[in-house]
Amino acid sequence: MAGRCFLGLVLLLVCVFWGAWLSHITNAQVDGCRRLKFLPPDDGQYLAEHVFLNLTIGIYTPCHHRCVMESRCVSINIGPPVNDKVVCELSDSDHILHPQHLKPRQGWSYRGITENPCVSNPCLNNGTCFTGYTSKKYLCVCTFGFKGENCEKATALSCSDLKNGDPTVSSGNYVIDPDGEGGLVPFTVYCDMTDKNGVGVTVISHDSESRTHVKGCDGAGCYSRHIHYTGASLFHLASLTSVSSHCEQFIKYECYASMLLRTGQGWWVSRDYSNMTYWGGASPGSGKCACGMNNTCADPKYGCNCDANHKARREDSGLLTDKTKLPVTQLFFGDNGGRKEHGYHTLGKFKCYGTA
Ligand SMILES: [Ca+2]
Ligand SMILES: [Ca+2]
Repeated sequence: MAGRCFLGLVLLLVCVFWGAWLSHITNAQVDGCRRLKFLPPDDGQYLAEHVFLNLTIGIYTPCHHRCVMESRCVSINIGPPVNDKVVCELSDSDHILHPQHLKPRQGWSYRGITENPCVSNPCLNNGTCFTGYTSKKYLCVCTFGFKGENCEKATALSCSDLKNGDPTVSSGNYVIDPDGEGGLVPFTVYCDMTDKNGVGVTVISHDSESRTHVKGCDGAGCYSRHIHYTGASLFHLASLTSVSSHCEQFIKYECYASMLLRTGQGWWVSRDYSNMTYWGGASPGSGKCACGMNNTCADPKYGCNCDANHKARREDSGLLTDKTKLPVTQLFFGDNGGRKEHGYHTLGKFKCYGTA
């Protein structure tokens, strides 16, 4: 093995010396000894459509050595000799993966390799497979956010963790694993990489984001709505909050003659199923809405605009930020049974950012 590696190194140096070495990004990621066994030449055949490098070499230079040095290469086409030179074409696929591309071509010969483990797609999560490396005879180069021999493990705890690892990463869906290896299975989230000054915001959607009418019942908590989060259990979301420095969720109630918190008409339920009797923009435990924190409510006797119970359109809204209680799992409202009484609730996506 050491001898073959040494031979590879010599060939590499020779190549560099000749100026024929064309670097490719994968060569930077894939190093170490590569071993390929080639089938005998298949004369009069040519593999079309997969050539990524076309070289002209001396007739005594083995084309398959060039293939070994290019990590993507798994087969070659050798052209007819012209003035002591031949064309050596390197391909990143072969006759097993694409038998339909193997075609007759006079004067050419095709050589594939005896064994190509990459045919079975061992690299998960869109990892790229390279044949001929390691004792497994293949090597996976994982896409961003994955690691492991077969790219089976998520590397990131959260979107902020991903962004810390690579500040250039763009917004999109990523797999995160907030409690690390083992425990809860990794899950897919949307990462907003521009919001909050680009810290990397993990965004979790749910089934109750649209503005929803509340109408037709009287009595504390007579209206209820369960919130179901997309692609994540409450255990997943709890572990996300513990690796994040901040979490938040926007909450709003628009009302017409419908009280919100007054006399215990309405509340939200935390992830540990406690009834929470304060609203977005107010301090936990205050029993108030945002307007109650700076005494700007519609009726100064009450801590929420809606609690004035006026025959007028009012609203109370703001961010909930207690990450030990988020996300919201249920909403309850009352006082919407009278002829004109009603309201609308709006609950934002659950967002966490920063690293704890
Ligand atoms: Ca885990
Ligand atoms: Ca009322």
